This record gives sequence, structure tokens and C-alpha cells, in this order.
Amino acid sequence: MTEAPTPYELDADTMTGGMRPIRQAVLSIGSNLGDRAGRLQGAVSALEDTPEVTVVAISSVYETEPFGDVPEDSEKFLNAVVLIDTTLTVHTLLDRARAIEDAFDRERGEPGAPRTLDVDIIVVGDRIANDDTLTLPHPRAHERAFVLVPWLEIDPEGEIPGKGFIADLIGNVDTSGVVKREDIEILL
Ligand code: PH2
Ligand code: MG
Ligand code: MG
Repeated sequence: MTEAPTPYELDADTMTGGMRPIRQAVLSIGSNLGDRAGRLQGAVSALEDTPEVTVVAISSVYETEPFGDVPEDSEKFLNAVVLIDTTLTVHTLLDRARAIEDAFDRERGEPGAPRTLDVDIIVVGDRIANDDTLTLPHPRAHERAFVLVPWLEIDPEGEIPGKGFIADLIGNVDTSGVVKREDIEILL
């Protein structure tokens, strides 16, 4: 028997303000141009200043070897992971992430080009998205040590829907290029 469509199935992203559930989101922030630590701190402060966003945890800052599709001569990154609670829709959160990048002089050129600030949404609760602007969970997060190492530090039970627990995924990546910078701290 085919199921009749039910009018009671609610999609969190179509609900209005007060009705939307609080979801936990995982954000990866990175910089490999200019005042890297200052930009990461600015990004976290801007997130905390965002209505309907509460910063729950901030990882240590890690210095990381450029990974993936980046120019040969790329400088090292500073990376961190931020956990937030939010009632924003994923697209509003994405708009906010872009606005924060813009506020810190992000130029949008070639993918992989050195950047003052990158704010990537890794997961938002169990939300799946596949459209022109947003893919959730982030399609490459599970293979990126610069995401998994800081994330595991602040969320040992963390999971990428469809991929597995980060505590397990981290076993498949090379973490040697991800080094904690004890001398840098991001404050709330
Ligand atoms: N971001 C990329 C590509 N490569 N490598 C490191 N280490 N850190 C990053 O944040 C990073 C990267 C694309 O956004
Ligand atoms: Mg990125
Ligand atoms: Mg990005």
C-alpha cells in the first residue's frame, strides 16, 4: 500500500521563528592569509553576536598543512572548529557565514586560493541538503584531518550522518600535518 501524504510531517527549515527546533551545528573556520589568529577570533565573536546562534564550544587552534586542491605554494592554515546551537535555517546560517567572511576581507577568486577567512558548515543536526548553494553534511569533511582533529577534541561523540563517528573516521586520515598551537587561544 502506498502511504498517503501526511500534512503533519514538519520540515524544520520551513517552520517560522519560534517553532524551529534548536539544532547543533559544527563549523570549520580557517585562515592562511594575513592575521590568521585575529581573523579566527573575529569569526567566533561575529558568530556569537549573531541572533539565534549560541557558541557552545571552541576547539584549540591548530596549524595545518594545506590539504587538497590548493596551489603548490600555499601557506599553512590556522584552523579551528566551533560548535553552535542555532534555530536559524541552514540557508540563513550559510548567508551569515558568507557575511562574516566578507567582513574579514575574504576575496572570492579561484577555489583553493589563499583566504583571510573561510567559514564552512560541516553538519547541522541530521539535516541533509543538496542544492546549488549548500551540501550537508559537508561532502569532504570526513577526509579532512584539519576538521576531524579539532572537532574530536570538543565533541568526542561527534558524527557525520551517513559517514560515521569522527572518532572512527579520524583513523583513516593522516593527522601528522595538524599541530596544536598552544600559544594561541580563541576566547568567547
Ligand atoms: N581549506 C581548503 C582547502 N585546504 N587545508 C587546510 N589545512 N585547512 C583548510 O582550511 C583548507 C585546506 C578549502 O577551503
Ligand atoms: Mg573550506
Ligand atoms: Mg568555504
